Amino acid sequence: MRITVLAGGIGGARFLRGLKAAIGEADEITVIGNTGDDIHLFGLKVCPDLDTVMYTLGSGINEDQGWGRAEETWSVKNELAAYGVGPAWFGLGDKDFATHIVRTQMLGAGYPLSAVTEALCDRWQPGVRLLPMSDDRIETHVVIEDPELDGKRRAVHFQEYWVKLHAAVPAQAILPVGAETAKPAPGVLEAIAEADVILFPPSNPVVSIGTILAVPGIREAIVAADAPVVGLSPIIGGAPVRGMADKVLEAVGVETTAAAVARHYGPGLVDGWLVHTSDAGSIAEVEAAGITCRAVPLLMTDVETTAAMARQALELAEQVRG
Ligand code: FO1
Repeated sequence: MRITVLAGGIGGARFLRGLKAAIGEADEITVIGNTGDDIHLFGLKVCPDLDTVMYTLGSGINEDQGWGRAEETWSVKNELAAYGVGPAWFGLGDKDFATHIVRTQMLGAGYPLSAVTEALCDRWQPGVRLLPMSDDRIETHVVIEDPELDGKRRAVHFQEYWVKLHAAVPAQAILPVGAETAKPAPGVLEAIAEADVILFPPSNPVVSIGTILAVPGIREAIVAADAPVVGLSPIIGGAPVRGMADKVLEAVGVETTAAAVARHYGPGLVDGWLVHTSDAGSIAEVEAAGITCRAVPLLMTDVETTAAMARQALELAEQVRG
């Protein structure tokens, strides 16, 4: 079976670890990773979501944080700070720096991001084919009313909004800058067209999956695909399982409920939707919107529990297969 998964960072990576444990040897996973969170710092290109997937599946992730490398040290960051060079709010560790140096060097030599990602994965052996959504530069920016500028509107990079401001300032708009002229990376449209199943993990529906869908051609390819599309709710009991998805959902006018996120994707895009057992009351609302819905445990507490979620998603895909 060929499974194609659209993934953001921590939620997507943890789901993929469970999915890998749930499938058989003959099954293949292709991951289309969000690159809207990418940021250029210290002359280096940092791809947080691609790296989170690569490190998590390659057993190199800092498990407590969910991002960055295990057993990390911080000499370079501290030395930069001693020169007064920031940003101090973004944590790049020494081991992680090496990844960004290799990536930037290869990009500078003319390799596209997809080829660079493949080269980095040669080391990490994530056990999936990891594709960036696009080789073109796309950066999510968030329009805020800046309290430091008397409420004047200003667009900040997604990482500044997320990490520095902790999404505590209301987001007025989310802009995937560059997406409108970007092209899907090589292999992306084929992975969608040739998939037997397409999954949306419990990743952020706006700044992770929403950004991937903003690349012209990707949404259309999913809508046109023969494969059933099943999503897992990142919202449980009216709150994000982790992260601050509620803040960005508000910016796009979507309520923070499992059913509202399903309706946001819509029946043209997803065929099946899994909500957490405690949200079983929302099944009728999701099904009324034309999406087949089941309630199952959706907390990714460990790999086995996550594998069970993945099995439920694959089972639902079989049920909705046209
Ligand atoms: N998240 C944080 O909360 N603080 C950080 O300092 C931070 C640094 C960082 C560096 C590399 C990387 O790959 C990820 C990093 N993240 C950090 C996670 C990242 O900001 C977000 O969680 C994702 O972009 C959202 O998917």
